[in-house]
Amino acid sequence: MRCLAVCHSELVIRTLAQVLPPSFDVDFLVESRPLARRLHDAGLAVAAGDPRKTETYLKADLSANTCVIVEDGGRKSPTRILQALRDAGGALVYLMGMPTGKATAGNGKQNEQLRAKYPELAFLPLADLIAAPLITEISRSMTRARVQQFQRYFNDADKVLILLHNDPDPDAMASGLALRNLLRRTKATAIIGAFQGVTRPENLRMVNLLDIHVDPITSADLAGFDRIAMVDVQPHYFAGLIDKVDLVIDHHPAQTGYSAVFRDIRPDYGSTCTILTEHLRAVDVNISERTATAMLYAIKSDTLFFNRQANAVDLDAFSYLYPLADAAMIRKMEGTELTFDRLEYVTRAQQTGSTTEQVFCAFLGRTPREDFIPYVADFFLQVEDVKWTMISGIVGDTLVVSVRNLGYTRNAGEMVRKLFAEVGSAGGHRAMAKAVMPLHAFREKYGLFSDDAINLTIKNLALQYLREHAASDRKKDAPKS
Ligand SMILES: [Mn+2]
Repeated sequence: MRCLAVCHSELVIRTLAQVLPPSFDVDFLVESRPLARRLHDAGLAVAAGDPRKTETYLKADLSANTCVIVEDGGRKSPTRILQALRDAGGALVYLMGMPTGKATAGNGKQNEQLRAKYPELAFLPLADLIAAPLITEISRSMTRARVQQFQRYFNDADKVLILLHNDPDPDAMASGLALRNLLRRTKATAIIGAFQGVTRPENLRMVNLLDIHVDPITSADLAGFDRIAMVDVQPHYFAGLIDKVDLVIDHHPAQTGYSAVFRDIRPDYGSTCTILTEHLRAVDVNISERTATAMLYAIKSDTLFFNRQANAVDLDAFSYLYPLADAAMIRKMEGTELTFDRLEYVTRAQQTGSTTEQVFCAFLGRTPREDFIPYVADFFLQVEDVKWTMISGIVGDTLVVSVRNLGYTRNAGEMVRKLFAEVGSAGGHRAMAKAVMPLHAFREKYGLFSDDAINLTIKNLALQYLREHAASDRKKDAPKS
């Protein structure tokens, strides 16, 4: 393809000469003769001529198939150049330079006029061309400075604890591996630990397949460590047990009430592993296949394969890790989540549950493990015509409610906070939420004894909330009189 670049600044010319592939066969046209000579001496195909004259382009053998890039310095209007190009039969014209749109008051208007006059003209704002790599580079060097600081701070410690939340999930475990890697430590000098170990079957499968060791920790053990780091969780989670920590890396909303020497909390990230991928990249640490596999699996699972709370940074981390990871191993870890004991709770939900106004509500009674409850909530969300699921069950002496929804307007997290925060802890995201309440507190508030009554109460609360919410939505949407 032939390309004619009508330029006036040497930086732009030399950059284009470097980035356009040989298949573009680029010729430069400049107005200044001294500049043309200089570039010619440097080995570029360059001609001097007046870019505002049609004959210049006829001489340059312009055709409708020639790709023309016009550099717009922003000071003079390029109208005469564009007119001359059009008269010479140029049809593939790109205007490269100042940004289009409202940001630059003077230019926005000029570009609108150009657009109206030359609808075939394409705009290549320089700012857009350089923005992404520039920002990535600057953020990476800022991340590097930050990571090097905490690497140094951890350097002289004999024993480091990397603490995970209870019943660690893939993101927590993979973040543990990643941080150990980042601190250049081994199992012997950095323990990945949790107060309560892994229980969910798919997480146990990850533990076994990748041979991950999560050590059981008690509060008495904490004093034996020189440094404590937390990943995928913040100290408030441990309810007063730890109020001072050396490093926190997390993607949950930032909490207060604790002190940390270093913290990197980014709630807009889909997983903690996404943050750690950036850390590892910033300081050029090698990522082993095992760690990359764990991290890739973590990003996939925390974002529900980019269905929830994922953004460009998660995709970027994913594509960086993908070639380093063992994809066959990930398929093996995913396997099927269906087990006979889960199926038993699905059946129980089917028997005790019912659907009203597209809300499926069921009570599982006493369950030996909490994960049955969210599992059943996810399961029934797949059923035709179900838009919300509310599954409750009793684990120990707490009542747990898992909420899922497909709705795009209502927020599950807000709903559980509104309904249950008074009685226990409640929170979550738009599509999934959970409430955990002491059973006696729930019973005191609602005066309930039978299982049926618990299920019915939760169902009525939910329906009432959703009806009220729908009503207020309508009010908001109604035209103002
Ligand atoms: Mn996470």
